[in-house]
Amino acid sequence: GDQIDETEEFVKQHYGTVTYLEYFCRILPKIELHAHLNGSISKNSVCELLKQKGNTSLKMPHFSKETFNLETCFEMFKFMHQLSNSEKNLRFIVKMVIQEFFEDGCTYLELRTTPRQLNNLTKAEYVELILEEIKLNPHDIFVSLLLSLDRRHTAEEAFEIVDLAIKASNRSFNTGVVVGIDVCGDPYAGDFEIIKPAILKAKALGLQSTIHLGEIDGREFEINSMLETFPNRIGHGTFIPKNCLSEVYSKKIPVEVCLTSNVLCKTVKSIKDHHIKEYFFLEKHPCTDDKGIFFSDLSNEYVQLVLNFKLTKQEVFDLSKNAMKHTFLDSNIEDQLQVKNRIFDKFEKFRD
Ligand code: 6MZ
Repeated sequence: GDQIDETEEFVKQHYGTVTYLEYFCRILPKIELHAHLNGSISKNSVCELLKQKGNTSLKMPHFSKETFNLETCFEMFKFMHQLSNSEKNLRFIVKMVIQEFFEDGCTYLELRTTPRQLNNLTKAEYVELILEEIKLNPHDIFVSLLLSLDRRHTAEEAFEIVDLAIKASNRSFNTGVVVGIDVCGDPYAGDFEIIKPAILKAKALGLQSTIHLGEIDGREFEINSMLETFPNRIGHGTFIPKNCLSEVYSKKIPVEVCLTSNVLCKTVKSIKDHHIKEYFFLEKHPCTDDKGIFFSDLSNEYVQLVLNFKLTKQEVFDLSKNAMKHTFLDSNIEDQLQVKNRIFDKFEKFRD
């Protein structure tokens, strides 16, 4: 119809072909600020891990686009967690996820994960292992870590993770460093009030925070409570009531926008209907969320933005570069400032 002709015309005029648009979005320096480790395991890695396990009883659940939703999404995490349940596999997963983001043209990756106790591994060792793999990363991509609190955590578990985050936030960038915390997990489960004190502690001790906020409808009380902890960024922000939205606006809290994730989880009807268009004046940044579950990498998120909202090359570049303002890298820490400068250089070089 007209819409398709219009998009085609736009792509032709600004990019020549869709193939060139895809190429442009791949080579564009990009910043990923919302990627869950165990949701980012690629299909290739899943196959490799299943092969190694040689365990035929474990199969990747399959859902069609139609039957997929937020609940089936959490079935997938259960499966992914069965794959990442050993030190060896966990190392492999971190290595591959970093490599894949690098190959997709990502310059800076702020990876997040929920520390889990595994058979022979404490939560502290889980974090240590991931930081070690980040340190060993041979690719030209900067990686730092956020530790996630799950909405289902007890207060004790939440405090434990906050303490781990604080401890690992004093490391130099080169050795792998934790730069903040995240609150995630099944939005239908858990109780934010229980983990809130741990978040307040993290904030009081100078950690930055991002919170999955308003991923589902009808959570005004919870959103108000979340905003009381002064999140530095917001994940999704799909259903923010009007009066809360004005606070988000006035504090200029950036939103990590996960287009493909929201559409597949059915919290948003289509990319064209996505709240990103209403948040036009809000600070926002496209992210993948779980590239292994939604089969969409960061460059594809940009392609989708262009196809649905007609962004020119300059607009795409500006949007990508703007994310520099929203990383949890701290300019007051010398080596983190240096990383920021080197990311900045990549954008400058691309512009030329
Ligand atoms: C809420 C999500 C999520 O931490 O084991 N996670 N939480 N909403 C989402 N939207 C789709 N996507 C991922 O990675 C997997 C965990 O990330 C959270 C879930 O708690 C999931 O178990 P890690 O590395």
